[in-house]
Amino acid sequence: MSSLKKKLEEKILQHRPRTERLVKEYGDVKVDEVKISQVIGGMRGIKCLVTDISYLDPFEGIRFRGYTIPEVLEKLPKVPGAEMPYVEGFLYLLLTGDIPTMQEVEEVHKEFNARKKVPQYVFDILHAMPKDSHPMTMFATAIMSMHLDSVFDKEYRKGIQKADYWSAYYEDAMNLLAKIPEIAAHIYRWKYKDGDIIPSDPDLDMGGNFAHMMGIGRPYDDVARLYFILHSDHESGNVSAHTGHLVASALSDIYYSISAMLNGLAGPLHGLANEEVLRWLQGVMDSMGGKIPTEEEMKKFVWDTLESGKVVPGFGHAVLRKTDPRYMAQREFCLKHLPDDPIFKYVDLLFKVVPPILLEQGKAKNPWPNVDAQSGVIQWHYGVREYEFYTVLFGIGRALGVCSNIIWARGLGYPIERPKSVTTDMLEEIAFGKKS
Ligand code: AMX
Repeated sequence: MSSLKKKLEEKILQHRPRTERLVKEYGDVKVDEVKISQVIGGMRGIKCLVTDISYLDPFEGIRFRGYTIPEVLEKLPKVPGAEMPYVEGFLYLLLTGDIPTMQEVEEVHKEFNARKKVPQYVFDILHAMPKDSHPMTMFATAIMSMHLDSVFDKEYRKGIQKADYWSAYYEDAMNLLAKIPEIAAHIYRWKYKDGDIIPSDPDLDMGGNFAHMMGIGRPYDDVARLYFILHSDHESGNVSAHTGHLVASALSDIYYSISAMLNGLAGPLHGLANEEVLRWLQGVMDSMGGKIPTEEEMKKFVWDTLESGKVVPGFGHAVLRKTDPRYMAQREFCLKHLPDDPIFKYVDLLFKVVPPILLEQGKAKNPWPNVDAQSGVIQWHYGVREYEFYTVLFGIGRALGVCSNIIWARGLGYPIERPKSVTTDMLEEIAFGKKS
């Protein structure tokens, strides 16, 4: 057993009595009240999920295992010669709650190397798809196809004990995470670079190897590391995290669950917003003939978007009530590495112009930018201009967090999810006593 898996086992065994005690001795204690507006309104704010891997405070933003983004970037072991930490070390933190040593990071790297060969059938399936399929469709299909190799599926059929489910999910998760960067880079090169595939380099870390397989030089390796870390987890209620968790609660294996997670991420109100931002900006640039718009011109574009009934992509959030720290981390990267990039200037202008307009319009509860407002700019700058691909990058990162959550959910024996629905008649009865 790897030292990461051993440590995880210790942590899960230590944690189990806490969960069991809460359910057995305090199961009737109320956590929350549920209002009709929440029942109809997308379950917004209802406290009915539990995760210790990340927590989203509306005003502070995300903490991973108790650490803010700047703390994570500062404390985790860094790749030699790079600004950003190892993604492998970040995964160790998500899984165990501990900051790993360099040796522990190297062990994860070795474990990934031993698991990273992508079966040929995955590439055959991708090559059989229409080349103009959306890259998210390709990504989700490729991942789902690997159900064929699921360790959990085979162990379950043999009669594995419930207490050991997490171990088989761990095997599947590590097998999948080791392969995901190559699958994503393959989709990119197959679809957009005439199938000129660059083989994986076993000496490189996850972020470095991804940049290498994409065919993009430094500092794109750091961009990849930063992206995968920032997009990994945002507690459990967002569509992708929740979908992954829900599907796995039926004991569907990691491949089914992460594929489902990607399908949720592919919606324009969620992960696809990074594609939408660039599409929207392209529209602005085209109509300006490439010239940077003035503040007044930009305001007009924003109002036109709102008045046509569309949302301004990259702004607003269901939980956050301030600027997303994931946006700020990317903005800092831009200020350092691409301050004069024209698209960065557009986005910075939007940062100034959009919030007051959304406030004036008075609908959005959060007028501030989210992670997706900034992420496409960096990709565009380093040559990834096929903005349909941006959500795939989000998906690689999100898989780290969702796999970690699924392993823990099985470790703590969380049951199949099954909330209760009511009818409109019932709500009317509760609200004002109407008899149907
Ligand atoms: N532009 C225009 N209108 C917006 C808006 C925006 N950026 N954000 C919210 N609104 C509108 C909503 O559409 C809603 O209008 P309605 O009453 O006519 O339906 C109203 O303001 C109230 O919405 P809310 O409670 O503030 O937001 P929400 O929790 O329902 O939705 C979100 C959150 C992110 C879907 C929404 O802010 C949005 O559509 N933003 C733009 C798309 C985007 O950037 N998505 C990515 C979010 C981050 C992520 O998941 N990756």
